[in-house]
Amino acid sequence: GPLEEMSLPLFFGWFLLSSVQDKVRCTSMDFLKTLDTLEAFKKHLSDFTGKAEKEVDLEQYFQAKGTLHCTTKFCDYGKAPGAKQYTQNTAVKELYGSAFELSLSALFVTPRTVGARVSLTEEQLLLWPADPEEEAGSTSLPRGSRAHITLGCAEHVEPVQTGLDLLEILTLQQEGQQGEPIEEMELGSLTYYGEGRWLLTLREPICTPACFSSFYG
Ligand code: 2AM
Repeated sequence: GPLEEMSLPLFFGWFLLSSVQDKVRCTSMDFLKTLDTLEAFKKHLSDFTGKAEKEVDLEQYFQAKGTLHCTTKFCDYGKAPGAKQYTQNTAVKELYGSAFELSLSALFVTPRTVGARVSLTEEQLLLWPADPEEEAGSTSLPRGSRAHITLGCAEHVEPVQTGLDLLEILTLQQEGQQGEPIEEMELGSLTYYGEGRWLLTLREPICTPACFSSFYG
């Protein structure tokens, strides 16, 4: 019945404290604003608009999606494969409700999503489920590669896309594609990977406190 279905959450993850959420949102907005003005971005504008000369306001293009968090396990109220096993994991039980410090190492933008890459520590990897990278078809990337915070999605795009976009960029890197170095920005170095995929590797990772918990919705 519906009660049993409610017994597992929609997802587990690290939830950013509200004070730092604003800071991360501002950083991401500033990045989008700057990206929008770059000649290199304008050159590839058709990736976003489908037309060469049309303009795009990236801040309007992406819509925010609720509380900023880094999903560990998407449980879908127990319907997702491995959901029950995940909740039985010792680390998940012991660390539930604990505070962590997340390290955001890069920002990325595609025509579908904007997100932040999260670089997990060994302890944080204890809370990472068995195979979210493999589920997405990326079998050779290290565990935790998919870890990210969704900062915004284009119209009609679901947040699950953000992790897939990140894995796509990391797969290109792993295959030896250097990408096209664009410029050194205040926050770090900007690289273009084709098809509207932009990666800003942060010079200084953004460290942010976050609580490991779950969301029922
Ligand atoms: P996100 O982690 O990229 O933001 C509720 O939908 C949350 O669960 C969102 O944070 C979303 O994406 C994540 N999510 C939705 N479906 C998912 C899936 N199939 N696999 C992993 N995460 C998913």
